[in-house]
Amino acid sequence: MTRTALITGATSGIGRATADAFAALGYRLILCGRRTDRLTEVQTELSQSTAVTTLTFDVRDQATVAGAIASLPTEWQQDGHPMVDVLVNNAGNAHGMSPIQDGEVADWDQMIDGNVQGLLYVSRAVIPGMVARQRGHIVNLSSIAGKQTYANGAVYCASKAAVEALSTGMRLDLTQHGIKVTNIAPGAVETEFSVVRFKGDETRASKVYEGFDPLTAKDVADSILYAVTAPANVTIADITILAAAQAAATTIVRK
Ligand code: 8X3
Repeated sequence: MTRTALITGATSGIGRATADAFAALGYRLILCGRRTDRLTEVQTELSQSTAVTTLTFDVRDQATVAGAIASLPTEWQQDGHPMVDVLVNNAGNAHGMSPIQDGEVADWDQMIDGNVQGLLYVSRAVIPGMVARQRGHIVNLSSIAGKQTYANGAVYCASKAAVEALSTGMRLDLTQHGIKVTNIAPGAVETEFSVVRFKGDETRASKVYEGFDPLTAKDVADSILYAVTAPANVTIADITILAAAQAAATTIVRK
């Protein structure tokens, strides 16, 4: 039976690598992102191996999220619900890094609205269909930052701690409906993450990954695949994945 995965933040980084991994497994893909041109590029590429549709929205805008998911073509819906076997809540970012007393409120809003509210808005639009079908799998992208708070990162860490709590809460509510929930907590992954966090300062961003081999987006996608392809009687509840040189959120052995 063909399965369908909906991936947010699918045009780059972990989201893109996850799209590649699911395409290789023969999943149909609903790719979501903010940039239609980049979504179309990924769609063109992956359409060679599987059926792909795209939805353009910013996860922070609840009405747009709900409207876009409700607008899926009929072959991607069942009984008025989006037909999604696997939801990968990947969209999210860090914005700024500074002591709490200097934090930019606009940065805080971006992180709380995107990483927490956005994840909720997408989940709210997708989960009722999973409940109706009594099966599904939700993969939430948290972070080592959700388990270990570090200096100058209070709000980002808080947003990821919220994701951890939501993964646990979703599992409590949804296990009885045959829905698995996996929380993925990566450490340092070399993607656009740090460039966004440091607002385009590529030099500062590259220093984050200096002197060691960070995780790649594919490494994280592989861990998502591991959870999703586990046997029916197994839930992989939580995966913390670190670069071999990383011992904790702020402890990295650099050469
Ligand atoms: C990204 C990992 O350690 O930069 O979530 O917070 S970290």
